Amino acid sequence: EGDCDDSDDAVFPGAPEACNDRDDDCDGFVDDDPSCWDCTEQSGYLFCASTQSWAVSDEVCLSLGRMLVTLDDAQENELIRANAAALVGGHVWVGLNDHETEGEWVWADGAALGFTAWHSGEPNDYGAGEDCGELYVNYGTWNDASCGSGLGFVCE
Ligand code: MMA
Ligand code: CA
Repeated sequence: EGDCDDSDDAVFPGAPEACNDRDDDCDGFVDDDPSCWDCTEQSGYLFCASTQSWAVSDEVCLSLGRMLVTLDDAQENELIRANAAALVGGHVWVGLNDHETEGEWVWADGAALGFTAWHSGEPNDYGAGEDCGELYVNYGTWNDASCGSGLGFVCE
């Protein structure tokens, strides 16, 4: 009664969310606990080492009440780069995407880019199939990549 799965005693509002591909706490989100995605909180951001597509990364950040990070300036870019290098250990998805209009890059909430840090020669839409942006944790520059690639990600 009053929960989202009467057939399972472990599923009810307020239940602990286990990492089991189910909505244990009945809040409409599956596995919405940072631990399910190997996320570490640092400086107010979540650095998540679980490798996922851009779309899943975007959904996970939203399910945690956050969004894929927007890089507003060189200082924030460097903070995210350094922490991602230490906590994720590889390139990470950030909010960059041109899903709506090819070549028109925006952040996860649709906001236009202000500050930019594209790697030399990027974005190049390599193979006409790169609509999502990654942050190179070694250089601190951005590359457009194939959205289905599995990368760690950063939520803010
Ligand atoms: C890869 C891929 C692209 C990137 C180029 C740069 C071959 O494709 O990461 O997104 O633009 O490398 O050489
Ligand atoms: Ca590219």
